[in-house]
Amino acid sequence: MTLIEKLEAGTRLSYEDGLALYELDLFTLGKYADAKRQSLYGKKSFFNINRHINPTNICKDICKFCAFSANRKNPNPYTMAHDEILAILQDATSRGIKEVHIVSAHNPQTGLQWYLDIFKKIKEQFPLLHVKALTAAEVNFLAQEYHFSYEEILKKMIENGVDSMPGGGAEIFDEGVRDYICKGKVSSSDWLKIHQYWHKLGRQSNATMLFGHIEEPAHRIDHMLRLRDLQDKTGGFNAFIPLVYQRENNYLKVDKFLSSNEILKTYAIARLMLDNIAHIKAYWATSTINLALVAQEFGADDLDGTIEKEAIQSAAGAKSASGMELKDFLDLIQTSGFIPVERDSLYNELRVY
Ligand code: V47
Repeated sequence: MTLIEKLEAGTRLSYEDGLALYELDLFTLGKYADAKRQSLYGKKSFFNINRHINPTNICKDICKFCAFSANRKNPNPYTMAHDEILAILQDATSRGIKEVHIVSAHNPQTGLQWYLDIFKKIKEQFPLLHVKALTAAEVNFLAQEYHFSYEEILKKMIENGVDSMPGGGAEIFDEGVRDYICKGKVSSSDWLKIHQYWHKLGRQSNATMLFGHIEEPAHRIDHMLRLRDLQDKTGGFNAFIPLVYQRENNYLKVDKFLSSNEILKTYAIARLMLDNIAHIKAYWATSTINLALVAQEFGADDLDGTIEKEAIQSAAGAKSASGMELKDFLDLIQTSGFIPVERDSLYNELRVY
């Protein structure tokens, strides 16, 4: 069967097929990715009304791509008080925010309880707010630092009110690239193991991929296939999120720019390779909102959300520090020809606009 015959028939694609997809022209690729997207969701584009909080930037690890953690290039260490976080959420929930997304650094100074207590306080004060928190990299840090197994940390998260896990820390699974860009961080197999345990506990999560730095297309396909294999076993991933590398204020020097063509191809290829992950998210904070809107035509069906405040990608140059007004978000989706659908964190539809 040729690649085009496989695409026409919807046959599961192999590693070699994935590489060959990058050789297709963008519009051929887009035609098949869009057909798949439309067969699943028509013209609906999902988003949620969420608030990102990054409670500390003090980090034990040194990832070359990271501009968020306090280091020589960003010597402004901070750790938020729990009351400060609760006050932000008091305000945010009064304006209709339904999810808090909590991702931060691997801070060895706070103790494990600082991480867990904030979840408990949030759930007690805002029982209806969905808490999406702790990447597998943070879980790995907490397990190692405080001598618990992954299962023990994950159970503590659940006991204290975490509902789902974000997809961060996946970066690129290829061990050679990973060693260069974030040596010492959670290994690829442990990242996958942590999500596997989380799914076994009946919980859902997302998966990211950081691209546009030193990796090659082959590494991206390998990354997608490792996720597809786990998803075959657990079914616990909701969304795949390709994160476009932001290059400012960090230690990872990259000479070549990723073209918009390559970014759109990557969304499209993700839609075609990941036949078992329901949603492909064009996270506008890293792709820019303009390209995220175009990505709706190339397989992406989710644009994340209003965010409100964002410190990780904006530290590295993204224009996402203040999130986006809901009205503007809706206008942009509608005027680009799509139907905005507010979803909850687990993709139940809340409102079709
Ligand atoms: O894993 C760090 C990335 C991630 C840079 O699950 C960078 O819905 C680009 O987890 N350029 C954390 N990216 C963010 C994250 C996330 C974001 C949006 C949605 C979801 C979700 C999860 O931020 C890290 C890392 O890959 N990151 N530095 C950078 N310079």
